[in-house]
This record gives sequence, C-alpha cells and structure tokens, in this order.
Amino acid sequence: MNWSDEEFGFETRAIHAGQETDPGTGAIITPLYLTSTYAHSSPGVHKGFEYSRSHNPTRKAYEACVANLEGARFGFAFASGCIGATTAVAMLEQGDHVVCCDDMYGGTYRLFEQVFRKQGIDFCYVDLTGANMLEAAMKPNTRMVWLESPTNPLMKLLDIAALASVAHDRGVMVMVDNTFMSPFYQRPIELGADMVLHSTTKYINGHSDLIGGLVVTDDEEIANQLGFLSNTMGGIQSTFDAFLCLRSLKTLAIRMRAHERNAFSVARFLEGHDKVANVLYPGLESHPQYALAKAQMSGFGGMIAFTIKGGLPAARRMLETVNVFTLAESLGGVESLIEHPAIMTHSSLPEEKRLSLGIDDGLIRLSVGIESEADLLRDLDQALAAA
Ligand code: P1T
Repeated sequence: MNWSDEEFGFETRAIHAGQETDPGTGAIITPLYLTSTYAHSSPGVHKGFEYSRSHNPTRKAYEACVANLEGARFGFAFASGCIGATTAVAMLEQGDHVVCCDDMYGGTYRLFEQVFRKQGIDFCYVDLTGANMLEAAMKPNTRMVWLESPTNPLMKLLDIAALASVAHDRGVMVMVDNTFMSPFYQRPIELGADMVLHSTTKYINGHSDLIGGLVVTDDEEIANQLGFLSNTMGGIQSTFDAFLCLRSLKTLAIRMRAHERNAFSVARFLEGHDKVANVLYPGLESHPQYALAKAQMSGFGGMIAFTIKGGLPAARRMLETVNVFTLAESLGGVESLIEHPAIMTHSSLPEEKRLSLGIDDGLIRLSVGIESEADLLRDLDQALAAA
C-alpha cells in the first residue's frame, strides 16, 4: 500500500506507513523480528533479507514510516543520533569542508571538532540566520551544510529553503537536524534539504526509554551511500528499539500537539514573570524570527529556552527546587525536563564560544512534557519563587 501524502493525512501515515497486516497470521502490528540472519534457499537466493546489520523487517517498517512522514523515500535507523550524524559525515573525504550553524547540540559539535577534524575534515560555525552568511562561508571544498532549526539550545531559526537554494547553487548538500520539531511540525525535505537527521531518542520515540537516530533522504545517490555506510560501519538501531519507535510514531501527532499546548502556556507564563529576563519560544510574537517560524513550521513544538535573572546561583536554586519537571539532559519525552545547557548539554563547547553565542549561566532549557498544564505552571512558579 502506498500511503502517499497526497492521499492520506499525517496521523494516518504515522499509524500505517511502511506496515502491513502479517499475511500469515493477520497480526496488525509489525512483529519484533529478533533474528540476526535469514535462510537462503540456494546461495544468493533469499527473500530480500540476508543479515540484520543490512536489513531487518521490523527496522525496515520503522525506517519506511519515518521516511514517509518526512516526505522522503529512504530512511536509515541508527543506534543513536550521534552515530546517525557520524554515518552521514562519513560520506565526506579528507580535505572536505562543512559549513555549520553556530548554535547546535554540544555533542554534534564535539563529534565534528574532536573526531572528524582529526580525520582531515574541516568545519566552520557561522550565524546562518541570514542566507548571505552562507554564501560568504562556503569555500571551493565545501561539500555539506549542517543546519539545526530551531537550534539547540538557543531556539534560533534558520531559513531552510533560502539556505538550501544557496547551497545547491554550488552543488553542496544540505543536512537538517529536525530533532526539535519532528516531521509533525517541520518537513525540511520539502523545503529543499537533501537529508534530515533525528535524534529519535527525543520526540519520535517520545518516552525517554531508548537512544536512537535516523537519517532520511529522497536522493537515491545519497541513499545508496548511506545504505553502504550503515551496513559497513554497523551503527544500526537494535530491532527492539526500532519496534518501540514504530509503536511511538502512532501517537506522534497527538503528543506533539499536547507538547505544544503546554509549551505555549509555559512560555507565556515565563514571559510575564519578573524573575525571567528573556524567553525564547518560536510561538511567541517576541521571538526575533516569529515570521519565519510561522512560514516554515506548522507549529512551534515543546522546547523553550529562557534566561533567569541572577545568573548561576538563581539558576541552580530553581533547578534544585523543581518537582514535576526533572533536572535531566535530553528532551522530547512525555515528561517535562529542565536543564542547564552551560553545565550539562553544551559543556563540551569552549567557554568563550558558549558565552559569545549567548549560552550563559542564566540560560535554562525546558522540554515541556504532556502532564497537566496547571501542575507544570505551579511547579515553575514555586521553583522561580525559590530562586
Ligand atoms: O543523544 P543522541 O540520540 O545521540 O542524539 C544526539 C543529538 C542530535 N541532535 C540534536 C538536536 C540533539 O538534541 C541530540 C541530543 N541532545 C541531547 C541529549 C540534549 O539534551 O540536547
């Protein structure tokens, strides 16, 4: 069955795409195929599956479902967002150059600077909120542009269509890390991206019980390379975790709406609080790129960053005082999390880079979950009072 987006809505595709009723039993759920290998009837003659590093029916259904939701034909599921990123960058060669947005997940920055730079790949980090900045940053050896939008943690938005057009004029491929929005609120392939990365640890799985990554593309040549590298490097998602993610996708739409509803309330509450200096949420009219947020995304998601007055001492007191929010790294799960980027998720950035970006000691990041709205507001209120 072809669950095309012309014919079927997002919620329908999230429940059905890539999946078929089991012809042998009628089971409506794709089984957990816990097998490492598959029988051949004669050497080289098999049913399309040889070895589970290359292909596995559960993982294949999950990859096809996410690819469908992103408006792409090919998906590759990995054991983490980081190994998904690693596999994509492994397409490059020594001497190649990558232009990256300046604000990004600290672990991605660490991967580029402390692993790939040693392999002879060059990276630069540029404020890409203006597409002309990309033009200036590209060199003759630039092969890839690496974008996050919204960025982690500063919630900066990048104009994906404009940047992809500038990159493509020079034959440069574009990767967009869509972790914060999920395909429910943003579809970078439709905006011109060549590849989309997810840390599926976050909204795609949504229940904070696994680590995973996924790369999709609609480009057959890129898909061939990713398939080769995934099989050769072997960073695949485990079958069980692929099963859990496939299950989670079925509720992605309702979870994302619930995250957003609560995030709006939290963002407005914080904006009106006298201990809060600044709130960064793309759904607020005060967000510097509110117009782009409305044009590029179909919603605003569940992530918020804000600056507390009083710097680290106030931030620490607030983070130690929350009860419903949990002080923890990660995001995108049903439970609300709060964290301190400077000390936690972005500690691998050199201090001067962190501070020049604006990731200072007063910056706090929220992943707003889907608990009762009033409980979240009350919790933040009492924690801010303690700060
Ligand atoms: O943790 P992992 O599944 O390997 O994904 C890495 C990653 C990639 N891209 C983005 C935008 C991310 O936010 C992450 C992981 N981020 C966190 C753990 C965090 O708390 O920000």
